Order: sequence, then C-alpha cells, then structure tokens
Amino acid sequence: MNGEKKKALELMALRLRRDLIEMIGVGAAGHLGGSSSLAETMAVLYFHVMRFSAESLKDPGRDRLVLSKGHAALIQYAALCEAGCFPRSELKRVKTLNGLLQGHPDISIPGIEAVTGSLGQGLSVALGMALALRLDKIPARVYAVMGDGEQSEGQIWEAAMAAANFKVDSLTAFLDWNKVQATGATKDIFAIPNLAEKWTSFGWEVFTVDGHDIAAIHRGIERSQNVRGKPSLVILDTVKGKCFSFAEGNAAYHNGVLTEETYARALGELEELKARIENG
Ligand SMILES: Cc1ncc(C[n+]2csc(CCOP(=O)(O)OP(=O)(O)O)c2C)c(N)n1
Repeated sequence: MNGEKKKALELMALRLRRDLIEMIGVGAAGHLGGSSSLAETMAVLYFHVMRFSAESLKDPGRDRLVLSKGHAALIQYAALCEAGCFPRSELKRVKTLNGLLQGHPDISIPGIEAVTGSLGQGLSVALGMALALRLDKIPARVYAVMGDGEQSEGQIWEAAMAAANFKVDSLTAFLDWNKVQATGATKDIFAIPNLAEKWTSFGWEVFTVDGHDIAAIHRGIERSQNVRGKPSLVILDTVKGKCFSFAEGNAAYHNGVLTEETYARALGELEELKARIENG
C-alpha cells in the first residue's frame, strides 16, 4: 500500500469515528468503545480490500462482511454510508422507530449481510456463506468480526472446528482484541488466555497485528488471503474507545452516554488527529 492510500484510509477511519459520534449524539446511550476500536479495520476492508460497491450489493461475486459483534453496528453503518449505500440523512434517524438503521445490524439495511447482535453466531453465519460460495464456485471472500468478550460463546468454537474441518480458506475472521467487554476487563470477567494458541490449535492460521495501524491490518489481511487449506484469524490488537481520551480502555463507554462536554471534546480530539495526519 502506498503512502497516499495509507493516509486516505487513516483519514477515512477518523471520518467514520466522526460519523459514529454524530450518530450517538448527546444524552442517549451508544456503543462508542467497541465501535471505535474497529474504525481502521472497517476503513481498510470497505475502502481498500473488499470487492464491494454500493452499485453491486446483490452481485453474487461480492465479498461479504458479517459483524458478529453486532452491537458495534454504528461503525459499520458509518462505512456503508460513506460508501454510498444510503443517504447521510439516515445517520440522523439511527435507532429511531421509523429509521432505516437499527441498534443492531439487519438485512433490510443496504450492505448488511446478516442479522447479528446475539453474540456468538456471526462466525457460523459467515462459514455457511463461505461454504455456499464454494459449492457455487464463486471466488468471493467472507470476513467475520468478533469481539474478545464474545469468545466465551461456545458456538464460536463449534464454527471454528467446522471451518478448519472443511478447510475453508476463503474465510478470514477478525478478533477485536480490545481487552474490555461490557462491564469491565475481559480477563476479569471470563479470561481466555493464549487466544492465538487456542485458534492455532483449532486448525486456523493466526496473524496478530496492531489494529490501529492501517498498513499492518492490510498486511494481515493479505497474508490471510494467501493461506491455503485452512481458515485464518487476524487478531487486532486494539484499544477500546480509541482516539477519545475519556473513553480509551474505559468500560463505562461500552454503551455510554455523551454529555454536551464529552461530545464536543470527542469531535475536537478527532479534529486534532485529522490535522496531524494532514500535515504529515
Ligand atoms: C448472547 C449475548 N449475550 C450477551 C449480550 C450482551 N452484550 C452486548 S455487548 C457485550 C460485551 C461484548 O464484549 P466484546 O465481545 O469484547 O465486545 P467489544 O468490547 O469489542 O465491544 C455483551 C455481553 C449479547 N449481545 N448477546
């Protein structure tokens, strides 16, 4: 990836975060933490890696992305909106009764491939898609995004074994290793040590990357695309609430409420980061 592309994607990740903050707004709860930790990955997938465009959402050959940690929907909505899947006016109606965009992903939303929100199910859905594409001889890739707290769901490990058994090398899963779940540190609530070793022992190829480094995420995905005969996992070493000083690593912003003050601060911090990237 050249420097110009990298810079464009870094700026896109900040744009997605700005959309995220505007969607959450003031005075209502929103999943800031686990959405922000995925901003760079969403930017790399939707705007560089995936065969995906708003004009071909039904193309059988498109790559698919299943957000298994569906509570982070707002960052995916931001990416789909920036890609032109629906008008920006929908972002303002997010999580309202008559709005298109609900609190968790739904297939009525252009660009959303699976209904998620009940944790633990997305990898199975993605595996089913990958198997169906293989039967149909369609060379599309399927991506699935899981959380680290989500790893305590048993269905994930059933899907992990099945994907390895069926040698599904068109499947790349991501694990957003932000180390915090809904109410505290993942290690204190349901510790699953040695995640990389566990996935390797389940028959997966595992890559661990800095989940806020555009080039590193891209390299991890490229390496996963070259794996043959088994599925791949890219562990994203991330910070929950990344880019927002008051939210980083803070479980209170898993699904927290922004005040006028924190809302303004969040947008201000994004502006500072943007200026820093633009000035090289
Ligand atoms: C089956 C199920 N149980 C509980 C929940 C409630 N819940 C929503 S998010 C969450 C924590 C998830 O933690 P993690 O996977 O680490 O997500 P992240 O920190 O990346 O947002 C929980 C328990 C749920 N959505 N589904």
